[in-house]
Amino acid sequence: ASLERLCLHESVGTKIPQAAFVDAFDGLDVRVELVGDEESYDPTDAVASFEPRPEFLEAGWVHCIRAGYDAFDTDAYEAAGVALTNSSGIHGETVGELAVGYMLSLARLLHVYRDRQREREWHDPAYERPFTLSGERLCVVGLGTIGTAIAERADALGMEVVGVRRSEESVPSVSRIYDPSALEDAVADARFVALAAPHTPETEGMVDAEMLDAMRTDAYLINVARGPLVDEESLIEALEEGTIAGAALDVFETEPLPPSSPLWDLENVIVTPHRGSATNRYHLDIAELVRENVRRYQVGESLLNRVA
Ligand code: NDP
Ligand code: 7N6
Repeated sequence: ASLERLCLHESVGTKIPQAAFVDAFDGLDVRVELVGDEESYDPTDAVASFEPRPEFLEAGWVHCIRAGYDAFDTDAYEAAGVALTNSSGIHGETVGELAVGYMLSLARLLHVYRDRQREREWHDPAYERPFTLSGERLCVVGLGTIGTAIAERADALGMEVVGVRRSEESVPSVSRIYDPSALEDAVADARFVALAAPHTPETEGMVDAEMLDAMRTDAYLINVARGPLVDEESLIEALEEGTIAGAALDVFETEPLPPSSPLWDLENVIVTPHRGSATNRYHLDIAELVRENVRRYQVGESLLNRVA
């Protein structure tokens, strides 16, 4: 059946202004409606949502406005024969720039100066602490849209980039690719390790005490992927004991990060509130992708980013 309606589930409001998102579909040849949890669906409906809902399985097609669709039960979509698509492909610039911002700050101590600025302190750090990114090695774990974008930007800053992924396919700017089974070798010489892989049974807890031990003591962990990739307790221990030098984290085991987390208080940790993709045009980037898939759906072409 062809689509008659595109439903924008109210949970999109978690990350983007609902009204602007509706407006971004101006001129689409199907009806666009903002819907709440009381809505019911049929196969002539498409739904774009931040969160999953069981009733979406009655629709014709469901779009997750995130790249990481780990909250959606892909088996249930396959069993119901309902297409599920995600938003991979649009986060290279946004999350790529965030990762570079983290690295520049960690290397040149911007976060430290900002902390001291609050005290009106003209801070004089230890001479040994600041360094340039140029010449340093970065290991990117996960080389898709985001991982590749981080690698390209790091390469442009003169860094040496290696990476980890399951397939052997080469990636521009990445000098060597390791299999996930060789993760500890891949990170051993790196000054920065950046996580950009999806949350799957295979990646869950991949950064554990052993992996942190394999990292250099002057190395920094960056996580822009998903909290559960990291065993947070082991990370806190490594940071407190100085097994690694610091971290920049956009994602956490529990979000929002609870006020009781020791991560808030560590000077060598940058905490950002899961806003890696947050810019003033995120709704436009998502709408462009959804519009293209509406077109494809109506003419019977295969959907972009189909994950179930
Ligand atoms: P992509 O699907 O484009 O890339 C994922 C990459 O991970 C692929 O290169 C894949 O390569 C690799 N991968 C998969 N399994 C493993 C593994 N076990 N070990 C190492 N690499 C692996 O996704 P995106 O780049 O768009 O996004 C990546 C993740 O980032 C998302 O799943 C999401 O969770 C998170 N994200 C976070 C955001 C934020 O706001 N902080 C914003 C957007 C996304 P291969 O198949 O060869 O292994
Ligand atoms: C913003 C979500 C993703 O997976 O978690 C991120 O894309 C960002 C809607």
